[in-house]
Amino acid sequence: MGHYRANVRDIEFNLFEVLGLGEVLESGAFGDLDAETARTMLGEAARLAEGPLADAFADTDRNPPTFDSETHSVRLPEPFKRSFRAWQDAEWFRVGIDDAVGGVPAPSMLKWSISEFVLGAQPAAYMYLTGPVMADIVNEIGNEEQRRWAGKMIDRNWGATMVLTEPDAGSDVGAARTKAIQQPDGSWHIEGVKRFITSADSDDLFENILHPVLARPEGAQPGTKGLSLFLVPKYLFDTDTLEIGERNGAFVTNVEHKMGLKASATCELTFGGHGVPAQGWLVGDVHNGIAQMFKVIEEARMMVGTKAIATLSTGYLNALDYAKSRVQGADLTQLADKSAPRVTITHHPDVRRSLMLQKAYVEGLRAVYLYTAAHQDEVVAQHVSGADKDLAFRVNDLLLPIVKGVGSERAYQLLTESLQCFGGSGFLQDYPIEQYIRDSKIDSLYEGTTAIQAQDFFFRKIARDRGVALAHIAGQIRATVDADGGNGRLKTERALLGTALDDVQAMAATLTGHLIGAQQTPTELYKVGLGSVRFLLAVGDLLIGWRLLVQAEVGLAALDAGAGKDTAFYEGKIAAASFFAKNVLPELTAVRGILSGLDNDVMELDEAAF
Ligand code: ST9
Ligand code: FAD
Repeated sequence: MGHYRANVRDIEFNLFEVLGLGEVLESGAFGDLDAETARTMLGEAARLAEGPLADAFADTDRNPPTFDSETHSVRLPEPFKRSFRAWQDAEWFRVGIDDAVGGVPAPSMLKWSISEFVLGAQPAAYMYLTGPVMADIVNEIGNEEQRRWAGKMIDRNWGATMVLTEPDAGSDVGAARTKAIQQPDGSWHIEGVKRFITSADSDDLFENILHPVLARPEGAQPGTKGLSLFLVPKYLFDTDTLEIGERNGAFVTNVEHKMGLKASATCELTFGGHGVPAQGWLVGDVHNGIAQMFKVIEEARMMVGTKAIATLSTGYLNALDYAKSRVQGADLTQLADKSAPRVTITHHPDVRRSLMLQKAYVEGLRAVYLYTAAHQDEVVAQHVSGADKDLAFRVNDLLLPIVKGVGSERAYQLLTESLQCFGGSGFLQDYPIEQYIRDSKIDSLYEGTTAIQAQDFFFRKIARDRGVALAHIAGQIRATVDADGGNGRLKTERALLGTALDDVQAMAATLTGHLIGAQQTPTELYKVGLGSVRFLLAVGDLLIGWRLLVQAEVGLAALDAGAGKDTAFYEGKIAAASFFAKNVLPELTAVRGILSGLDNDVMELDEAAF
């Protein structure tokens, strides 16, 4: 068996038993797509992901892409290209994309479920294969001619990138210096150097690559609001047929050597620096670049969180397999008996603690990303939480930094637990965990670091939203706390969830107090900055604890109805919810205490004292 282990059963449980995908599909909201077809799709995609797609995972890590500076081109290893093409040929990328660009409309939660498989099996393949998503976005924000290009991108097999970062403009995108100079024919010439651009060249995977580039037109204001978005192709093309022509002046000038995710080429991309102008077209004929680019960023943040969770899932399942077969030591109760039979390490309390913590986090995080995806479709959101269109999109906005920020931080943290279960063997390249850890570290860094996610979450998604989306979610959690799901059982867990909700609401009030206080005393804002990552993680734990408890209630009902061969699955659901409520949620009371006592001592400290 290859490295990747999909968890189709848990995904089906989320979709059909918790979120009600079957009923949504029955309503005809997604045409002919029915529950049986959706289940078949999940099974087929998972099989491909575990097989040919996962094949080149370790090999490409050891033999990564190479760069030829003479030709400005990236060479990808053949085994990786075979894996990539196996996935591309199956055309799962069409799921959830507008039919106007060649997609197959489907609920967002089905699209992200299928994405979990590729993101866990071969994440770089997903990143190279984002042309269809870009086509969908250009179809939404482009002018008429650009929408026509978008309609042909999939058929012509075009790749895509997203081009924001520069050496001095990382988190601070508004510091970008890349210039845009308007040409008499209405097009633009882009000049500048962008850094860390994923898939900026990709061997022969695609006929062309479309780079959406943030650049500042001459005379535009500083900051993000002065940036415009331009479509800059690798090859110029006939704007009617899309036949490719001359090489455009966007050249890869370096490829980075990285800690992990080596299959994904991370490139320096130079515009207009090699005697050929880099011609581009203003997206949608409007200078509204940062808002337009955020359409791409939102999609990419969801992708990064799902990638992290997918990796933790396969990490946990690998650790579980190993723990079930590794024999070491005697049962703790027979500590004194040196001749006691040796047992598999799943008998040791600390290994059980570790496995259950991994299981609770990964299944809880999966539940959170799928709940988020449920709010990306009006009709599904209405079914799942009663949110109307406006509220659904606010909830999605609120939860994106949780999926991305909490997903990446917790996955990296918990993957070290997966590795620990292997003992010294986990440190070897014989098992995939060390690569998972290296490959997933990037998830807390790109697409906005965790600090940026935490600020986005508090300032934009809570304060600027005046707490509307947060209040909706808090109301849903309170309803779970107050209800009697589980027929008198899960009382302790509901009480613990209620305390966690109180703790998080108190934290939100504390930070809001500092925000209001900053109107008089600007340094009060430092306290928000000091507390915001803890707050983000605390809200993540609350949401995980909540969704696990909802799942446990579904599990109890299934057991009561006679679960047959699924008995252990549902018992595991109840155990994970109970373990998380008892072992993790109480920590939020301590975080509440820490946030209520925040002071500015570290901000006032002389740098020399660090
Ligand atoms: C990257 C790529 O890291 C990682 C790997 C990707 C792999 C895929 C590669 C292939 C790509 C192909 C793409 C295909 C499609 C996608 C496929 C999916 C994979 N929500 O607060 P302000 C807007 S890429 C919505 O004042 P500052 C809004 O318009 C690099 N919009 O910010 C706002 O105006 P208004 C990623 C938001 O102080 C305006 O921005 N880099 C949001 O000027 C200004 O807002 C980063 O992520 C939001 N949450 O700038 C940068 N927030 O207020 C991280 C802002 O009027 N840094 N807007 O509505 C940040 O996010 C900063 O906080 C900042 C600050 C830049 C926004
Ligand atoms: P910095 O912004 O310098 O951050 C350094 C540290 O300071 C971080 O801990 C950060 O959290 C903290 N910090 C910075 N500002 C603040 C603040 N205001 N408040 C609190 N803390 C702060 N970019 C693209 O445009 N396209 C891509 O395809 C792409 N792919 C990438 C692939 C890889 C492998 C990598 C490594 C990067 C990629 N990036 C891409 C760039 C990525 O988005 C940036 O690296 C990221 O946004 C962080 O910017 P930075 O590296 O300059 O770090």
